Amino acid sequence: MFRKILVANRGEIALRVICACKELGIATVAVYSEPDRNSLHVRFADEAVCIGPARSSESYLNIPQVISAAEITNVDAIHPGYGFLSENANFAQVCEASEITFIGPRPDTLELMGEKDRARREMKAAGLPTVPGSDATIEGEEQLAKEAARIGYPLILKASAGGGGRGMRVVRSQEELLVAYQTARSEAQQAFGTPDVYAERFLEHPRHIEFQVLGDRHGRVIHLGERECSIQRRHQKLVEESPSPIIDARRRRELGARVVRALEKIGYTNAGTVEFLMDADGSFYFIEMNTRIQVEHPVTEMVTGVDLVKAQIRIAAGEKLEDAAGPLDFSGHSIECRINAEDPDTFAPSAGRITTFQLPGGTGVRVDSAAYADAVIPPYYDSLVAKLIVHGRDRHEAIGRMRRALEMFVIEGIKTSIPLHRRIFADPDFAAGHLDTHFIERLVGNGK
Ligand code: MV4
Repeated sequence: MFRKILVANRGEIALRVICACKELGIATVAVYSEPDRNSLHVRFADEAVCIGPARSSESYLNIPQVISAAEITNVDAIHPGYGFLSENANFAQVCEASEITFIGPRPDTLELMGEKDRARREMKAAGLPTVPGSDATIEGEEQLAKEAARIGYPLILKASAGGGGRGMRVVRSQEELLVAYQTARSEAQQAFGTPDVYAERFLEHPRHIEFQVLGDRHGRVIHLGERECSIQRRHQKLVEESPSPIIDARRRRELGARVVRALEKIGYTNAGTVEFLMDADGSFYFIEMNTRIQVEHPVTEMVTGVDLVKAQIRIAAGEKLEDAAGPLDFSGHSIECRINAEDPDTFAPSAGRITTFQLPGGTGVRVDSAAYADAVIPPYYDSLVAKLIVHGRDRHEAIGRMRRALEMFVIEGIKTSIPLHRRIFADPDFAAGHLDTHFIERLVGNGK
């Protein structure tokens, strides 16, 4: 097992990784940017190294700085958390070249899944259902016309280097096609440094359902059930739950088995998430794979009893799945609210000093947060201040717990999304499990 791990992240996920290390008896090194000097991940790590100024590109994304910090402190491994360097194949490669274990999938897997058209092709070949679409990037107007005719309208153009909703363009008719293609390419070039795009049939009211997986370094993969993530706004998830209210045991078994088989074929290692869209008719389609621990991992932990971050570390150290994850014990229902520092009406980020931070607690309530009273939320990073997670014997009990926990969560000094979350949990459609990716638009009115 590792002696010492560097945590290449900040905020709640850095703290979450430190918790896992402490439980495994592994020493920790925090890295931090100048405005993060007083953060809890710095306080609770055994050592801490300042790696640069506020700007992410000069600190948390600065590979030479992170590697230098790892070498100075003589760590065996780096946990990248989510975001920042977590899916960066080059970073994983540099870690390997420096004889530091990257806690995540192999560099070639990060590369594969980072090219969304290639991931789609390979997962289709490995037996997963995909949305009807182009099997490669679209090179030129002739190919564009041919693919569009085959796929039909509406279709969606997606940047190969995009993902998570970035670099997408819906096309509703042939008249819009050429301009949309040219715009999508130049936007992709701007945002990702490559113009490549591919096309898929556009599903109008899909549900977003994703499978959590773990793969060990001995060729075995397991799935840990699914999460429903349909409650989102501008591609930011607001509420996630496990299990999905729409999936029955048979569906889970069948789809889960296909996911496991596909990932064993490519030799997937460590934690990952396979994203599907579910169409109105109940069909499932693979859209992309995330090769990291995700923000919403706690709901899976609550219903399986597996500590996913500890499992990541143990897998990276070479342990077999049965030791790293132990037996799965699916039980009950879990829901997470992402509490953001933002204006609940305009959704503009709300940085500043937290004056009151009164946490809910009690049976079945978990809060993952690096915030505290008197902490300053800097404007430079993402606006997540806390994840409020509940567990109940069933969905109804979990919703009741979430309602009372939201009532008893008091954050003052900054604006937060707590009022929006209270509205979601008061909504009859939410209670009935009638979810799709347009839920929030309907709740708050269009255009927001
Ligand atoms: C789609 C889609 C409909 N059809 N692909 C968004 C996140 C990224 N992982 C993939 N996303 C989508 N892909 C096809 N073929 C709908 C979404 C989508 C979405 C699209 C536009 C506006 C809001 C959305 C919310 C969730 C998902």
